[in-house]
Amino acid sequence: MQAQVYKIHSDFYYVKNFEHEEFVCKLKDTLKKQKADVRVGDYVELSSDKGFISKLLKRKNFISRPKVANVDLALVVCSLKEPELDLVQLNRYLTYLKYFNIECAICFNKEDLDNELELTIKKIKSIYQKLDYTLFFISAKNKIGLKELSDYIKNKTIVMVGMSGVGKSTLLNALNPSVSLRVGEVSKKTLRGAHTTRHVEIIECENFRIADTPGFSNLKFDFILPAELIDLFDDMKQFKGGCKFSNCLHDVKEENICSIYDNLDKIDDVRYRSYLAFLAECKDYKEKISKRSIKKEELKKKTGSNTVVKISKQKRESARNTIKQKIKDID
Ligand SMILES: Nc1nc2c(ncn2[C@@H]2O[C@H](COP(=O)(O)OP(=O)(O)O)[C@@H](O)[C@H]2O)c(=O)[nH]1
Ligand SMILES: [Mg+2]
Ligand SMILES: [Zn+2]
Repeated sequence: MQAQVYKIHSDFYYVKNFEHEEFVCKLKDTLKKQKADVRVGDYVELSSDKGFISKLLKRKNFISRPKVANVDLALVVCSLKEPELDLVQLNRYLTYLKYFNIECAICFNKEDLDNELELTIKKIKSIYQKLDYTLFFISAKNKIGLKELSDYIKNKTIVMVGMSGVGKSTLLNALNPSVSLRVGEVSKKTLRGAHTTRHVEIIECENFRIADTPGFSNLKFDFILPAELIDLFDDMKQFKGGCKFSNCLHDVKEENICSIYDNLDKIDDVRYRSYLAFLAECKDYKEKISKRSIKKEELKKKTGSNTVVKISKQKRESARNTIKQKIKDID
């Protein structure tokens, strides 16, 4: 029988099948040995007594922070005012989610507070419609624009992303009056500075499902290499073929060197600034990992040339099993 994991607590996996029957399972030993990384959102196969997860099925997508699989849609929520619209932050979320292949729709909330709404909408559309995002201009508080949004998320598993204060909780309550959720709050444990336990849970709402997560706060591009970043910017990457050097990182502000710089009149200024800001983070990441590998090299030299990497028999077995499993999954 197939089911989806909706909650994980220590060794217990809470799953639901397609008939909405719930089971609490443990991982089968074979999966444990393979160090299978079963996450909330994963589809799994259950053992005949339904006490165990016997197989992890192929994922559609996976976000690493917070850890959740098979999300249909991310609702990126911003506010037009209070707090002021922050397009760099919006670009940060969009770029992050694009890396993980998550479809995004953008909700611009608190439209009731914007006295120049027409102008704002025009500006936003000129940037984000070209990028193929579905846009919603709403007021969660005054329940404006919610019908279209509600239709759009129908039957989907969504995550809500956005800075604190933009109106995520208000929006969720308006979309789904019967469920009250924390949505994107930093857990109390984090505030105390204790070790974070990041509980993710998929919750059934009236006509959609939401992965309630402890939030997407402090997103940094500290896991992407500098050269990978440009491909996450659809509005800029179209020009990269014209750069003078194939390893151009598109931060050279000199004519006839970087084709993206030469075409800045066709690129939104905030998008370009966002790219440069994220690129700096990617460069820091690259430097960090190269330092780490130098350390490893030095260690090797110190211990002499006869360092032999020893892998236990068990580990070798498990590695082999993982590869076999992967091949099976691909089949
Ligand atoms: N004027 C106005 N205020 C809103 C709207 N949506 C939310 N708020 C207010 O913004 C504040 C933060 O909302 P909340 O839902 O807690 O934001 P969250 O931190 O993203 O969950 C609250 O005082 C809400 O009443 C809106 O559409 N218009
Ligand atoms: Mg909230
Ligand atoms: Zn370039």
